[in-house]
Amino acid sequence: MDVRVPEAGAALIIVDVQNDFCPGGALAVRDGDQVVPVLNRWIERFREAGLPVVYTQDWHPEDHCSFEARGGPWPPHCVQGTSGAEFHPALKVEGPAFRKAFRPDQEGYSGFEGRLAEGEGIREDADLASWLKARGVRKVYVGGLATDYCVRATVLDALRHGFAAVLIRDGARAVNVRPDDEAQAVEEMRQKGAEVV
Ligand code: VGL
Ligand code: ZN
Repeated sequence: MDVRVPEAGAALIIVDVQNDFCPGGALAVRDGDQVVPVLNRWIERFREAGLPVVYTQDWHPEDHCSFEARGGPWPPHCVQGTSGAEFHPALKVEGPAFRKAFRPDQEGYSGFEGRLAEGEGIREDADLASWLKARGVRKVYVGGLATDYCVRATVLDALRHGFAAVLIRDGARAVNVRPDDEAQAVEEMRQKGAEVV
């Protein structure tokens, strides 16, 4: 694993490294837990450099529209307040969390749809793009779960918001509903202007 020394104006976004996306979880991503040691090294580098590290959390109510019971594609996962929604226990958590898809009828894959967690609650007026821009961030490095859903959406949204974006490929794993979803997602991110490291 190749960890870069980050430059001024960079921030690290750790996407959805939650128990339910790891082996044994409700929507386990194959080898999802293997991103933890890789991302922990990136987290250390960014913290040593005094640069922001932020975390996103899929944060669904019990009756979320993406769940099969409501005609959605997924089994129940990352239900607010459950252990499945918590970060993987070995992940170094050294920054704020932004929670997304926390209303029953709203899906959201991108971390930029997230709002700042505050205790058990959510500060709906504090979004990720504003938080990063207020800290002079121009470039985001992104890793986590899953490459073909929330990581992809977060990288593409970062570009849309005017940030440079870097995908940490060995710090991300895919669901791969179709076997080539990961490769397609990486190619799309690259084509739309993301760097892949
Ligand atoms: C995700 C499927 C459903 C993700 C979230 O974090 O990539 N995937 N909800
Ligand atoms: Zn979800």
